[in-house]
Parts: sequence; structure tokens; C-alpha cells
Amino acid sequence: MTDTIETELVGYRTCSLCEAMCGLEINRRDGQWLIRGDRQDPFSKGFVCPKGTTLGAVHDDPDRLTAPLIRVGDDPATATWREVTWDEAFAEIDDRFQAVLERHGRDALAIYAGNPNVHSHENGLFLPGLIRALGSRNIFSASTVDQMPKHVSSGLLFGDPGAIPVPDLDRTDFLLMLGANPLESNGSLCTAADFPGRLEALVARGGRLVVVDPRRTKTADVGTEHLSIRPGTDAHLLLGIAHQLLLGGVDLGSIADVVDGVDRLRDVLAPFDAESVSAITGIDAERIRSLAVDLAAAPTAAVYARIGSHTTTFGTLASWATDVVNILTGNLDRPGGAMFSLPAHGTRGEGQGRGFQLGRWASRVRGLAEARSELPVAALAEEILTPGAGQIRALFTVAGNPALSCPDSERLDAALGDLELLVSVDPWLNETTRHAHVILPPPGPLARSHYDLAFSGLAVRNNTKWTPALVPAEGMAEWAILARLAALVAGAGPAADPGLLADAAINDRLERSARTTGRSVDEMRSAIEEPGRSPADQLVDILIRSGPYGEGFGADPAGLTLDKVAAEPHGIDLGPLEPRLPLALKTTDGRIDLLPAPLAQDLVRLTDHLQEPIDDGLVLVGRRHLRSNNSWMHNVRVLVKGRPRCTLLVHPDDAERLGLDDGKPAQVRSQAGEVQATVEITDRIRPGVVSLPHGWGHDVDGVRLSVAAATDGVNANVLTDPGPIDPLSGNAQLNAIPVEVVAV
Ligand SMILES: Nc1nc2c(c(=O)[nH]1)N[C@H]1C(S)=C(S)[C@@H](COP(=O)(O)OP(=O)(O)OC[C@H]3O[C@@H](n4cnc5c(=O)[nH]c(N)nc54)[C@H](O)[C@@H]3O)O[C@H]1N2
Ligand SMILES: Nc1nc2c(c(=O)[nH]1)N[C@H]1C(S)=C(S)[C@@H](COP(=O)(O)OP(=O)(O)OC[C@H]3O[C@@H](n4cnc5c(=O)[nH]c(N)nc54)[C@H](O)[C@@H]3O)O[C@H]1N2
Ligand code: SF4
Ligand SMILES: [Mo]
Repeated sequence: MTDTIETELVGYRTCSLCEAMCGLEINRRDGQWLIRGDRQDPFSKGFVCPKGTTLGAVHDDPDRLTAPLIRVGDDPATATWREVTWDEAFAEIDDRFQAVLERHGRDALAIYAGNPNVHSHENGLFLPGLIRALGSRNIFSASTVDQMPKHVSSGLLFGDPGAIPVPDLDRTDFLLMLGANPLESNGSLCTAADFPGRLEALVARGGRLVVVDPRRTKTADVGTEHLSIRPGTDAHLLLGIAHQLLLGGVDLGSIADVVDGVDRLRDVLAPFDAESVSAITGIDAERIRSLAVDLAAAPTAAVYARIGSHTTTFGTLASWATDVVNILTGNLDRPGGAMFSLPAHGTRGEGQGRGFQLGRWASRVRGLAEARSELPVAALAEEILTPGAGQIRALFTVAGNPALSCPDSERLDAALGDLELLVSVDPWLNETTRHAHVILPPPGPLARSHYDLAFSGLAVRNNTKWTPALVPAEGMAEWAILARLAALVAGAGPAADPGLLADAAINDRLERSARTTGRSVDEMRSAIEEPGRSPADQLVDILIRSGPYGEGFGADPAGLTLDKVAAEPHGIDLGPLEPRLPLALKTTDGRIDLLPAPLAQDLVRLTDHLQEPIDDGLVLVGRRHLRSNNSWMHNVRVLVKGRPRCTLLVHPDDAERLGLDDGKPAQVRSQAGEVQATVEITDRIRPGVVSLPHGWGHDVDGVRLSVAAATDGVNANVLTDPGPIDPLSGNAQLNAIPVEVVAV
């Protein structure tokens, strides 16, 4: 039989779901989306994961909101929702907003920005305007349940919280990976489409891949060695390795001239001898010594640590220690080591800057320090629920689901219900947005253009791509929603024209560019204007033209413009990573201090911990699954069908001791709360450790998620405690949570 159904190519785009930046080829066939990997994409070369192929299903999800909603009724369980026009929605917000402002002032305003913001250049460019317009210090985001420790350690070491070295996966001889499972997550703070294939290639070329994880993950299976670590002790291990390195002479390689503090570091690391570190981490002392020797001896090596290392109370120390080992082995900023990407919208830097400050102010209730102008999201619930001047009364959530993603989520859920105004910019009526007074839904993923502002700056190979929207948007573009909200909170009323705000943002950028290009703003403005191109895209054009590969508004006619980038729908390879130090430094003296004062102080806490008696109680860690993405893709049927994924992994020894049966429910209790989860017994997890993924538990009243709500799962963040945090970054502790498990 011949195939008579034709496949129609709709176009190409970069997948916006995780950090890997895979190129997608988007087709229509028989009235359905048919999405596959774009083989002509020079970065992803056709790689795609099961989530990427569902971008069409996400777009077409019948539960996805396409018009603003106003809640009618106070109790989310019984409330109904009124679909309204955009004008009505903004008018409603303005009424309520003005009332809060009058009663409580600007300190009562807050925002929570969630993860998908970093996957959209519209949000990346227009969210800061909304944050500024709020004029409040109550700024929260998913960064403090994620990567804030990396920003802080980079800020302290390099003067730039955005200067994050990535392991040079394709050229390294030795990768030491901690607390990351890219075979499920596809990588984080290291953008590498086909991360699995790149790791296999590393091993195939004779390289070593050592995976440090309390669970024998799929990544550990690919690796050459697996070290099962006691949760929460990565900083101890890495500093143990650093201590070993400092016992001998160290060769810092090409950056030796700009690094200070080797001797000071040697002194303070004296307690981190292999035996003490072995006792707390559970990793053999001999192994720790040989890791140090081998990392130093390898032709090239890179240490890479992610979420399991960062979401602990020693997160910033672990993140710092990662870079310290890279520096001490001479691997920072050299091919095959840990390097800095240079994206098309980036800058090469000037070798010096204003440096990095933290702790400039503190949260009201608990006095927790700010980092990067944000307060720890672990403090959000108490800031809403604790009466007094500065109590949060109005919250904006943009692309976030804190009701499932943040610690102590039962209390946070109650707090969300206590607000006088909650506005959610979100395409779904979910666990968080059910508490909103007004929901403003942005267009679906296929109706937005894409340029990766965040992840092209973390790519293991420099590359650039811009892809257009593939279908028309139903409502208001997300940049316009954010700009109109910014105008509203600034007092310009509910009907301000977002285009005017965008114009101002564009002029502002052009004025900055005018200082270096010598061209007039008007001239540059006419260069970037293109019918149908959104202000967000025009801003990207300015950044690309002014960037390191750009045409510089006439300075280098062969350089890049957005037009040239857009003309290559599969993307443009900009070559392997190249050394960027010392130019990329923004420290005040243009140097790297290996032991910045805040870290030296915090190290005392870790040193004390090293010497305390070891608590051998049961602890909980998280995990990710390839077919899931945080809390928001469980409404895609093909992704959630099959065996339940939200199970409690338990080692057979623990199961026996606790009388737990495979497939049977168990009660998991922590300081913060308790949930009932289905037990899955496996010897792939370290004895004394249990694992539960986050982002589940959608069967709460009042959500409009027909598939997700009917899928088994419990909310792991009922168990996470907002109390213990990483003091320098404010990051929450999401791993190594003490728990008790009993059979039901
Ligand atoms: N226990 C535990 N908790 C964790 C973690 C863990 O490992 N363990 N991981 C943490 C990490 S790393 C992260 S990043 C956070 C994530 O925390 P959040 O960002 O709060 O949660 P997400 O599940 O990513 O929710 C994203 C929200 O954005 C909406 N959304 C999707 N696309 C768009 C869009 O284009 N525009 C807008 N406006 N909204 C959109 C979705 O409907 C959803 O409501 O969770 C953290 N929580
Ligand atoms: N499929 C899928 N992909 C995703 C996401 C998703 O939800 N699903 N989320 C995206 C986001 S927002 C992020 S931030 C990234 C995160 O990407 P990754 O950092 O790769 O996160 P995980 O896959 O959760 O892997 C964390 C690992 O840390 C281990 N671990 C827990 N505690 C410790 C510890 O104390 N020490 C050590 N050494 N290991 C520990 C866990 O067992 C787990 O295997 O993934 C992104 N990609
Ligand atoms: S790995 Fe990430 S970027 Fe690639 S297709 Fe899957 S979800 Fe999309
Ligand atoms: Mo994340």
C-alpha cells in the first residue's frame, strides 16, 4: 500500500523545554504535529528526547488557557472562572492593585519568577522591567531552589554571577560529575544537546567519567566509575580533593598570573584530610587521594556539579569547591577543562569590573540575606503569613508553580490563598494559579519566536539560532503582558500601551550601543526595524549586532545581524569554546581570589560539620525522569502513561529493616510534613537514602489539568523544610532531608 498521507514541513525551532537547546523539525501530518530532531542543526545533529516531540501536544493541550480568567469565589475548590477580555483583566488587576498599594505600600508587593522565564527571550528581556517597576525588595524566583549557589560562587570568584564555566565535554579526558543526571535531565548549567551521546563519546575515546551520586543513575551506568556519596557532603569531598592537591605543588596553567590565595587556601583546608572526608562522605580515603592525583595528571579534566550538590545547606561551598579544583588542576579556561561560552549576544569583557556584593539587605521575618537582589524563596510563605509592616499582600507569579516547587508547600499553598491579590502569568490553571485573582495566559510555545538568551551562554560549543513563531498567537504576546503589567504597577493605569514601554527599552539599548558604534540612535533604529518583528526580537538584533560576532552597526559588514541568523533556520556553529580569561573577569582588581572572605567565613561552618559526629539517619533526595519536566508537563498523556514515576526508591536493606513492600504505600515524614508514596525497592540507591521526584501531586481541588490530576503522584515539597538554607545564596535544602518512613 502506498502512503497517501503527506507530511508538511511547518518549520524549525529550538526546543524551549529544557536547557539542551535541541533543534526541532516541526511537521504536520494528518492533522497532527509530527516533531523530530533537526538533523541539520549543527549543535544537536538530530538529537531529540521524548519531551521535545510533544511540543505540539503542549501547544494544543485543550486545558491550555487562551484568554484571561478572573476568579469568582474565594475558595479555589469551589470557585468558578470568568473568561474576560484583556482590557477587563488589566482593569480588574488595577483595581485590586491600587487598593493594596493604598493600604500597605510598595513593600507589600512581591514577585515570584519561575523556570520557564529563562527559556524565553521575551521574558528574559521584559521581566526585569516589571521587577524594577514593582519597587519592592520582595523578589523571589526558582533560582533559590536551584542554581543560586553557582551565581554566588561565580560572583565571588570572577566578579560576575553570570560567568559560569561549563565542562568542555567534547574535548575533556576526565569528567568528574557530582549531583547531576544528564541522562534524564539532559544537562543543566551546561548546555549540550545530546549530552548522553557526548558522554558516550568521552568514554569511547578512552576518557574517564566518574559519577558521584547516592544513586546508581543511568549516567553512572554510562560512566567508568560510580561513587555512592552520603547526601549533602559534596563540598566536603571536593575540598578533600583540593586539600590533597595542595599537599603537593599545583600548576594553575595559563591563569596562574591572575590567581591569588593558594597559600591561604592550603591553610584553611588542613582539616580536610582524606580520612576525615572519607568518614563523612562514605567514599574511601584511598579513592579521594587517587582522584586528586588523577585529576591533576589527566591531560585535561573538568569537575562539574549540579542540582544534587547545590540544593544543600553547603551549596555555595560545593559550587566554589568545584571551580577551586578546576583551578588547582590547571583546567579552568583551557580546552578540555572548564570553559566560558561566548554567545552571539555576549561580550568578551574588559578584564575588570565592579565586583560582586551579597547580603546588601535581608528578609523581613528571618533576616535571610539577599543574593543577586533576590530573597530566598524558602522565606516566601512566612513573608506572606507574618503580620506587620512589609507583609506581602500582593504577589505576581510569572511562569512559576511555587505551590509544587518550593519548600514546605503545604504552608506556601495556604499563604497563596491568603493574599489580597495574586496575578499569575501562566498558560494553565494549576496548583498555584488556582489561587490567582486573575490569570493572564501567554501564547503557546509554537506561537512564539525563540532565541536562547540564557542557555547559548552555557553551551559547550558556541552557536546561535533564532527561530520564528510557527503559528499565530491567540492572545497577547508575553513581552506585551509583562510590559503592560510593568506600566500598571508603575502607576500608568490598566490600559497603557506596551509598545511605548518597548520603544523606551529599545532606545535605551541603542543609546548604550551609540557610545561604542558612533552611529546615531535613529540610524541604528532603522537598521533593526523589520515589519512583524517583535520588540523582543529587535532587542536581540541589537545585542547580536553589538556582540562579539556582530556587524557592529556597520563596523564589520561580514558580522552577524538577526537577519543573517534568521536566514539559517538550523542555527550557526560559532566554533569550539576558547579561553576567555582574564578578559571575562569583573572583579575590582581583575584577579581571582581563591578564598574570598564570605567563603572563608562560611567554610568555618563546614569545617565544624566535618568534625561533628555523623548522623546516620534516613535521608530523602530528589530525582528527575526523562519524560517529566518539573511540575508542568504532566498534562501530556504520552509523557505520563505507563508505570508510575513518582515512587519512593528504597534500598532492599532499608525496606527489610522498615518492613516495606515493593509497590505498597509507605508514609514518609519529615520535620515539615508527611506524604504517602508508593515504595519501589531497588539496590541502585545507597542504603540510608530514599528518593522521591518533585513536581507531582496534581490531584488538588480546582486545577484544570485533566490528565495530570488523574495521574498518580505526591508532592515531595510537602517534606522539604524551609528552615535550613545555604546561608550565602539563600538556596533551599531539597536534598539530604531527614525523614522517617513507615509502612502503611
Ligand atoms: N524537591 C525539589 N523541589 C524542586 C527541585 C528539586 O530538585 N527538588 N528542583 C527545583 C528547580 S531546579 C526548579 S527550576 C524549580 C521550578 O520551579 P517553578 O519554575 O516554580 O516550577 P515549574 O514546574 O517549572 O513551573 C513552571 C510554570 O510555568 C508555566 N509555564 C510554562 N510555560 C510557560 C510560558 O511560556 N510562560 C509562562 N508565563 N508560564 C509558563 C507552567 O504552567 C508552570 O506553572 O523547582 C524546584 N523544586
Ligand atoms: N527530564 C527532565 N529534565 C530536566 C528537568 C526535569 O524536571 N525533567 N528539569 C530541568 C531543570 S529546571 C534542572 S535545574 C535540571 C537539573 O538537572 P540535574 O542537575 O542533572 O538534576 P537531576 O536529574 O535531578 O540529578 C540530580 C542528581 O543528584 C543526585 N543527588 C541528590 N542529592 C545528592 C547529593 O547530596 N550529592 C550528590 N553528589 N548527588 C546527589 C540525585 O540522586 C540525582 O541523580 O534539569 C533540567 N532538565
Ligand atoms: S533534551 Fe531538552 S531541549 Fe532537547 S528535545 Fe528534550 S526537552 Fe527539548
Ligand atoms: Mo531548575
